Amino acid sequence: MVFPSLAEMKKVVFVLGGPGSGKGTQCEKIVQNFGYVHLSAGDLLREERANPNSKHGELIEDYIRNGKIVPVEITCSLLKDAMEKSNSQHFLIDGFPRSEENLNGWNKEMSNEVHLQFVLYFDCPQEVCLERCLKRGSAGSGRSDDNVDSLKKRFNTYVNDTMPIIEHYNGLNLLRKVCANKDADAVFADVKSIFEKEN
Ligand code: UP5
Ligand code: MG
Repeated sequence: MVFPSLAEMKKVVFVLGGPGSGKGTQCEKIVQNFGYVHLSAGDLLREERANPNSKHGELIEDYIRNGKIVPVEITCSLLKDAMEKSNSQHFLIDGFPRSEENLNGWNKEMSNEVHLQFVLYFDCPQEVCLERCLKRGSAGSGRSDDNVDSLKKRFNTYVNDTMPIIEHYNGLNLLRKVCANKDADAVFADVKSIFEKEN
């Protein structure tokens, strides 16, 4: 098997942070300024759930509503397909990997073809995240998980399963932490300086 050289590899930035910390909002700004392609694992799962031909629709709905993490085989194959369909070499992968199972599944499938540049981490207090998601829900987001019950479960999963992944990348010196408890443009000013330094 011939592996691609580092220069030939696709470059990936993982974007992590709690529910409502602003991952999607900031990714849009990064796309506009730095030309990455944004792949939100949650959006890909919601699209798959809406596909009547998918055999995973019901499972995905159950996992999302209960804030549980969908098995990595499903998420990783959606991400891989989206990367293959794109001509880009630079991807923001938003909301993944969220657990050790996600990380191991990704590494097994992708680590020979993809270079992880760094992990962007949005640090935001839970009460701020909660307020943002509830506000989005009451403004008609249509998301079946923007309600207090689901949000409690999403935060639990985040603390128990995702924080250890964030710590893992911190230990590898790959974590770039941003305070997300400011208005979106102020957050982006910090994000921008990270991307300018890294690229
Ligand atoms: N907003 C954003 N930034 C703001 C700011 N600075 N000041 C004030 N308001 C701000 O923002 C959330 C809301 O806040 C918006 O209304 C925005 O305008 C406002 P957003 O940018 O959407 O935040 P984000 O972090 O993307 O929040 P999201 O709810 O998407 O995060 P989650 O991580 O909870 O959701 P995701 O879609 O990634 O996952 C949903 C579910 O899918 C998971 O719970 C899980 O069940 C499943 N999933 C998996 O199983 N595996 C995966 O790999 C991914 C998802
Ligand atoms: Mg999002």
